[in-house]
Amino acid sequence: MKKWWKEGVVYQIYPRSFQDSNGDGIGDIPGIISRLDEIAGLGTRTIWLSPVYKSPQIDNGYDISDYCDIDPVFGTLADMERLIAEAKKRDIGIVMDLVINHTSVEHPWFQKSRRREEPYKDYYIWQKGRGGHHHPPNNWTSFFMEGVWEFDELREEYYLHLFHKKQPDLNYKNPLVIEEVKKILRFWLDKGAAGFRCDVINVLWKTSLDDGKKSLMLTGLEHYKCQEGNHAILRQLRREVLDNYDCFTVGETAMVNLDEAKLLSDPGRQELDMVFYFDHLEVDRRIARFVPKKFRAKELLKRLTKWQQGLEWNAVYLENHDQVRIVSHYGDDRGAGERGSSWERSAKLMAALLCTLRGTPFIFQGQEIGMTNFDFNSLDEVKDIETHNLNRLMKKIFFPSWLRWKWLRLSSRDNSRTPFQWNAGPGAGFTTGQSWLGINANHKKLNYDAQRKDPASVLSYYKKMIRLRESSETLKYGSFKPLLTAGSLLMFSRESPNEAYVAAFNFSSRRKKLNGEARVLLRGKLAASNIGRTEWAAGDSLEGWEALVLQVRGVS
Ligand code: TEU
Ligand code: CA
Repeated sequence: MKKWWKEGVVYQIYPRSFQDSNGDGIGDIPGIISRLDEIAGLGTRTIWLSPVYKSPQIDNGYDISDYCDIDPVFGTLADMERLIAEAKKRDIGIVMDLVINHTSVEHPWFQKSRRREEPYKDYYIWQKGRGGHHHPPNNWTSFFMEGVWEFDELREEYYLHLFHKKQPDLNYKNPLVIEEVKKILRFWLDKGAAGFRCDVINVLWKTSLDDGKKSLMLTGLEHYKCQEGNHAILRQLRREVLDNYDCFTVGETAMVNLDEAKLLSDPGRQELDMVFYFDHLEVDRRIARFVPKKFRAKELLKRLTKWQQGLEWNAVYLENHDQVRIVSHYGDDRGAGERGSSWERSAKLMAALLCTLRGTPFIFQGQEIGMTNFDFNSLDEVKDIETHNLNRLMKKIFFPSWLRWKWLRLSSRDNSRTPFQWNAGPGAGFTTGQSWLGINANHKKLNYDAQRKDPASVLSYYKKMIRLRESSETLKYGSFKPLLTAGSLLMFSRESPNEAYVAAFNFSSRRKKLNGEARVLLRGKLAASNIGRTEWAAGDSLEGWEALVLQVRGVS
């Protein structure tokens, strides 16, 4: 079924790192407003704003102390209202980040809950320790590689936190908590929000607090991932609140498999509209995204196919604030900022991939100019709490420091969190002050200003691909069919009754000779080329990092 939120691309803003307006080194809402024309110019229809709510910022805003106010570091509620209005003028809707698995310890609910004040006493998951205070209630481990229980001296009980210890989990067995969430949803929808990206939305319901099966990643997961109670909450929020507004939801769903994702996003079940899964970004990683292994195009196509065909509608993304930069990951960032480099070609290849898959494309800030992983030299420059926790854990099991750093720099979430590179000047046009996180030295060559007027830039190519997708019903709604892989070559088609496109990608800096089958499939009219081809005369090879999109049926 057609929907407005299936039509256009969503642009994710990580406010801290987007545009600073007052020189304190931290991006803010007035900064975003000042860049709305650039955002609109890309072809953005919706902005997903990572959290700007009041927060002690222990996890960059994913630890909220007031859901209905804005953190002073980002601006005021009036600034937020202005952002919604100014975006609307440009036909852009704003999607808020809904972080409701946990709050900050500084949230008044938690402060009152610690003191057993009603009605907040059971807003969180409190438990007595085993053997008095001495042992936590169970053996679960957290997403940030710690235990999940923290002892509170005031209440003299432990509270559960699946993430950082300053992010206590809410107790969804308490109906009052769900009522609070409904109020938050209505508050933002009434202010004009276009929907919600729902943070770790599949772990809300803790069926039991029994010990979990021991696991290297997450002990206890089987007691809270995608439980029936979780589905019921989503249906309730949908029925009672979301359905009364013209909005959409995309759930971030940790550790989901396809069957679970289907249950969460099947349109008939009325839970979420789309989900973010991680499988396609872990082709070359073990233990989620932490340990490297070899990339294979074949494995990527296999995973893409599974999800593209398995779900009714996909949230298509290659980057976000928790992932590394795609050009440094599946691409090749050598020659960053330089014309004709592997960097330029592979960044454009990612644009072509993003816009030819079936689903709503999400672009993370900076992806559209091909920003790369950070260039930090040591852990001291990293701010991400997850990276530091992981480092501590690896140290405990005697990993040498060189190996720790090697793996951490491959996985650290700060890779994508460095400030947006607007220009070549000091502060990269992001700030006139001291930036909160290091700015990549490659901003001197790789920046927005260098690309904005250049028709051959990565930025211009993103715009082109976004327009191509928007102009084609087949690229938006057509079916997905895997065609073939051979070494670094990956091909699929998008088909509707009267029209078909074939997309071919060479995931290597080396020229790729096409076999007979590939040559037959690649007969058609050129629709997009990332290396400036003006026609495709059924050639016999693809250049390094080439992405070719052909219209193979329905050519008028
Ligand atoms: O992320 C949750 C999540 O499942 C992971 O991506 C997690 O950040 C980590 O990488 C697991 O290894 C969401 C937010 O996107 C993230 O920024 C927050 O830190 C987290 O929830 C807690 O709110
Ligand atoms: Ca600022």
